[in-house]
This record gives sequence, C-alpha cells and structure tokens, in this order.
Amino acid sequence: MSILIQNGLVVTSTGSYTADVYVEDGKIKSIGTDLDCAAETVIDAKGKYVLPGAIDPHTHLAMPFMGTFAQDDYETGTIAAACGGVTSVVDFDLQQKGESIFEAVERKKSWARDKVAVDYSLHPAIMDPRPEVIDEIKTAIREYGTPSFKIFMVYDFRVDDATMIKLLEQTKKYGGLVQVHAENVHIINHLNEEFENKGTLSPYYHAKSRPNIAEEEAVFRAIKMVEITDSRIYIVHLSSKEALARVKEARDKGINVFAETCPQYLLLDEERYKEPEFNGAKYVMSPPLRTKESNKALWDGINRGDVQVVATDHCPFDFKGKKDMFGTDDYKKIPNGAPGIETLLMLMHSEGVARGRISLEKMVDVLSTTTAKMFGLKNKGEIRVGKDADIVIFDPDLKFTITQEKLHMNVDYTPYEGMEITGMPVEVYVRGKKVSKWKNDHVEFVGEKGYGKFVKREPLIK
Ligand code: DUC
Ligand code: ZN
Ligand code: ZN
Repeated sequence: MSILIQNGLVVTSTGSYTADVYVEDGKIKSIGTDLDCAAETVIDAKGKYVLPGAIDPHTHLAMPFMGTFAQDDYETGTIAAACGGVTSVVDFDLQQKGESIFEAVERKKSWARDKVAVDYSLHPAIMDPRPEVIDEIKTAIREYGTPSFKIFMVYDFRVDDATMIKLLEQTKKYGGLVQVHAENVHIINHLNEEFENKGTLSPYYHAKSRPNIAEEEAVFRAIKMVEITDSRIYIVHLSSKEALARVKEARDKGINVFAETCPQYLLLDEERYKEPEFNGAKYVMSPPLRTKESNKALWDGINRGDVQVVATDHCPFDFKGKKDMFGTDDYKKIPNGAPGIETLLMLMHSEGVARGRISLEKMVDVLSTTTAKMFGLKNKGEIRVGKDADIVIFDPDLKFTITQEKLHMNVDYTPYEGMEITGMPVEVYVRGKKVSKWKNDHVEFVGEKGYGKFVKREPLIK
C-alpha cells in the first residue's frame, strides 16, 4: 500500500516546510519536493498541514474506579482517538493487589486485543509495591516494553514516600520513568472533613477540597525525592500555577523534572463547578479545574519549555447515570474524570495555535514529538523518513462546532459543548492505513477495530 501526499505543509517541532511525503508499507519512505513516486493513492494536501499523529500518553480506558468503570473501552476510546487525530495512546494499567507487573500488562493487553483501533502501549501503575514488584521494574523496562510507571500520592491505592524513593532508584538504574499524580492526601482529607461538618458538599467543594497548595506541596515533595536520588520524574496533569512554579524552580536548578498538562487545565476554570442543576459534576476530576490565572501560567509554561507534554487524562463517566449515581448530595462520591481524547488536537490548534498562544511547531512538539521521546515510542511522533506513517492531514481553516452528537466518545456530554473550532483533521492514518476522515460536518471512523498494535517501548535514557 503506497500513498503520496502532495504539497502539504509538513510540520515538525522545529520548523515547517512545503513538501511531498511518500508512504509505503506503513512507513514514511521519502520526503521532498516534486517526488516522482507512483503511488496507489495520491492526496492533494495543498493548503493543509501534514502533522504527525497526536500521541495521548494519559488515558484510563475501561478503568475500574470509584465504584464504576471509565466508560470508554479500547474500542470506543480508540475509535474516538482516531477521529480526533490521536494515532497512539499510552494507557494506564492499574496493577491489582497480588498481581505482578507482567500479569497486569497481559491483562490489559487482553482487553485491547481485537478492539484497539490505533497503536497503543501501557504504563503500569504500581499499586501493590511488594519487593518482587520493585525487582520486576527492570524486566518491565527491558522486556515488557513498558518503561514508565505511574504512582499516586492520593487515593486509597497511593504509595508512600519510601516506595516513591525505591521506584525512583530502580527506574534511574534501568532507564525508566516514574509518573506521579501529585496531590497531598492529608490536606484533602482534612478539608473533606471540614466540608462534611459544614454540609457544603456540592460539586464546587470538590475544587475547594483540593486546593492549589495540595498539588504544590506534593509536587515539591516529589521533586525533593528526585533531588535526593538524583533521578528523574514526570508530573502528570499539572494544573496550578503554584505547582508549576515549583517545577520551574527545580528545572532552573537542573533537576530532571518533567511536566504534562491537559486542555482542561489550559481552557476551563473553577467557575464551571457553579453550573446549575448539578452540571458542575461534569468537571469533577482530580486535580480540579483552577482559575484563569493558572490557565495562563500553564500556557506560559508550555512556551518556556517547563511543560513538555499535553495529554488528556481521558476518563469519561456519563452525566446521567454515573456522575449522579451516588454523588448528588456529596461531591466525594462523584466519579472523578472527564472525556477528552477526541478533542485534544482540535482544542490545541483552535485555542492554542489559531489564537496565537502557541506556535504550530510547539503544538506538534507537545502533542507528538516530545511525547514520543519522553516515553520511548521510537517510531512515532515525527514526519520523518523511517518513522511510522502516523499522519494527520489537517485543514487549518475548517470550522467545527463541538457537540457531543458529532463525537465518538462513549459518554453523554463534552465539557466543550458549543465551542467553535477552527481547524480539523480531514484524514488520519495509522501506519499508512486510513482510520478516519472528514465527511460533511464531522469526522467519521473508517478504520478497523483490532488494527492497532501494542508498541513495545524502548528503555528511556537519562
Ligand atoms: N483523576 C481523575 O480525574 N480521573 C482518573 C484518575 C485521576 O487521577
Ligand atoms: Zn491522576
Ligand atoms: Zn489520570
């Protein structure tokens, strides 16, 4: 199967240029002007961008959580990904009590098999850090192809600081990376108790129970563990300007701390929790939405390079039936999470590039190129000869109004309902196979479930 994409603007993380891109057998074979290659499919991309597919390294597909399951499984979640221009996902794989890392990885692979429509990999989340599990880190990095490990500083399945230190040491030794959900559990528990006593339990108090300082303290503590072990860490879903300041301060000192944020922390703010008729529950996620000041600080952090990756934390629960299942009288019982996998690229382009907040090249960097490097996806993340042909043909002028009906995520709402978008993917390819295309007024899935492959990732070098 061969494809010739003619005259598009090829965008890389460092520059953009007009060229033809020739794809054969799922790989980018050549790039140049006026390429003379006979191809089965020829695409006229004049006036369009040729982008590397976005990589979402933070998803919770089918994850059991807070008495229910995140609703998108590998089929619906990756169909939505394909329609949004996300060509690879790295999904969290929560190790269960008594499980080895190997068993956790095989279990989640079995959920993906026959269902997954784009390429994928897994980050094991260490929740039962028995000595043999700490030892298994080496094998996970070198043999399973899963060199990044998630830990939580909150929730019942959190790890303590001693375990964090052990994991930092192990990953440093063998070329892995610890990813941390950083919030201080004791601050949150204390405020939960206070709000319980006062009877202030509406969705707004979810945000108030998890203040910026809870994130800042945990980020600061995680950084100190990195400093003491001379290791490296990746902070997931950074949300507040105070926590970002701790990241910047550490990076300025040469400490290896990396940070990810998500569109919701760049674009939405805590006023959303005040929406009437329990609608604030749609935004109950952890960390919570912050203020406009934090939104702005995070865009600045991206431009300075203190935030290197933008991901989604895709973890959808229906508004009717899930968000309101137990939590109408108590924010603590509302399942935490929101949908986002399909809107990642359109939001970053429309709200980021089109509004002049970031450059086109920076968008490609934080959605694809640095993400691939950060997580050892060596054949992904760039329009470059030899890389997988994971390509988005993107029309920067195409208009779309976000509405749940036209999206594919298996959930009954989107936090961005009604938002006017400028710029949409018109054709999306995974290893040279078309998986989605624009038709009339929305993107349609044209791929195949089960086509996606598990990608064994490389060890990550310091
Ligand atoms: N936060 C969420 O909002 N959902 C899933 C897990 C998490 O940490
Ligand atoms: Zn998290
Ligand atoms: Zn998450």
